[in-house]
Amino acid sequence: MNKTALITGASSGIGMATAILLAKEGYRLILAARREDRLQQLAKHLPTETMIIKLDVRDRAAVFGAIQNLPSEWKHIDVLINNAGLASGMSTIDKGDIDDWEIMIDTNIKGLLYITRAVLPAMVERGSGHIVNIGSIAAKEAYANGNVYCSTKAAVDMLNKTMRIDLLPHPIKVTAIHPGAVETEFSIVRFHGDEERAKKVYLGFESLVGTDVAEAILFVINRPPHVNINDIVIMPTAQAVAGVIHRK
Ligand code: NDP
Ligand code: 8X3
Repeated sequence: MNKTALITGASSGIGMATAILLAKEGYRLILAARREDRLQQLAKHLPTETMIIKLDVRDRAAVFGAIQNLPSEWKHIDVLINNAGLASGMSTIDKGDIDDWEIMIDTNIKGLLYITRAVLPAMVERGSGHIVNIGSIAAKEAYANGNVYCSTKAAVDMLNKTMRIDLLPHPIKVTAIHPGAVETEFSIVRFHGDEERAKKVYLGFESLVGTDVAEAILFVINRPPHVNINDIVIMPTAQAVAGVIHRK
């Protein structure tokens, strides 16, 4: 049977691009996100078997319930792509909105942990599997007003390293992909729906698009069994580090 990948945050951006690319490569797909209508629309056009899960990764009981209740033909997950995530707000630490902080921590750290913990026992039992964690350049570098978002992604970076140690004996592969600026709905979400402000983030240079990151994901999950890619930082050519972008 073809391999099965579970992609969180498949309703938009990097997750959606990854679903499209992996479907073309023959992966069976479990697609998770809160916007179920988007997932249904996407699944209609994918040339592969798909299963949709309407899921808020912050909801611990829902995450464990969803994985436990997968039909038997979907229980064998070969690849988990921990992509669901967001930035919410962009302020100095003294002015930050605590609700924004909690949304980011609950989604980017706790949500990633819940789904990983729910999926892993079956991988451990089988002695195979691959976890791909989507971090960010914000995991590697601090930037102004990035405080809590950068911290959540630094946590993903450290979890990626630590879970790789824990899962070594089984052996389960663990990889992080850390992108720079990718034009998705990310900035619209970060600026709470302000599309004009979001557009400005990507003006005057060629940002990455979701497919660029999806191609990196496909590369890492298609390595032979003895090869694990620990970490990839993927940037627009016009971006050197977080916040340093050459705009025309
Ligand atoms: P998008 O906003 O386009 O996509 C984010 C996805 O995450 C959506 O499918 C959304 O689905 C899902 N999501 C958000 N919150 C939840 C939740 N509570 N439960 C389930 N799904 C959720 O942004 P990107 O594609 O850019 O972001 C994908 C990942 O890439 C994120 O982890 C982000 O931090 C990271 N990243 C993005 C970069 C960029 O510049 N765009 C750069 C580096 C990293 P729904 O709303 O339907 O639930
Ligand atoms: C998103 C990229 O640089 O806006 O993770 O934090 S950045």
